[in-house]
Amino acid sequence: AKMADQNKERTFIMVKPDGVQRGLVGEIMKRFENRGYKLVACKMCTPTKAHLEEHYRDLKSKGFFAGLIEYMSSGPVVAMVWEGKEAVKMGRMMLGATNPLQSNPGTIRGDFCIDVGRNICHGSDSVESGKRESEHWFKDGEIQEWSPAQSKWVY
Ligand code: RTP
Repeated sequence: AKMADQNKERTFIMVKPDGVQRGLVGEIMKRFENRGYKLVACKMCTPTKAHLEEHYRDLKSKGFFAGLIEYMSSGPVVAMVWEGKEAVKMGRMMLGATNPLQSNPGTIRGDFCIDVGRNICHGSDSVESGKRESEHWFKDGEIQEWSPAQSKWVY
């Protein structure tokens, strides 16, 4: 039971407007699939400022907050929930440091961007924020509980 629970940790990952506009949605999703994580929710939407202000509520006092909301509401994003062992910690590792100038090559940011204000993706920083963010972006029923079929539909 313990092992099964571990494998069910979830993280909220988002391709930001610049990531979508640069055609990096598939690249980012591919890395999570290849690593062994399971996609349990996915949608494209253009978030409202109010929705983003709630998502980033902990950053309200920061000088870059208004610019961040402007950037994040500028076009469609792809919101996702990925499930698997240590999904939160590994998701952050796969994204790389917040400031791309500090992100290691081999990470998503370290391979595809250079500007902290245009860092192409978001990942939850804790299991609790993963849960809060997933519930903020997805309604009940939009997150799928699923397992691969044993044989019938897959070669
Ligand atoms: P994220 O939530 O997007 O995964 O990023 P994070 O936790 O690594 O970083 P956080 O400090 O929560 O900042 C959220 C986003 O705000 C933008 N930012 N701009 N101009 C700046 O100095 C600055 N600092 C942060 C980034 O887009 C960052 O991802």
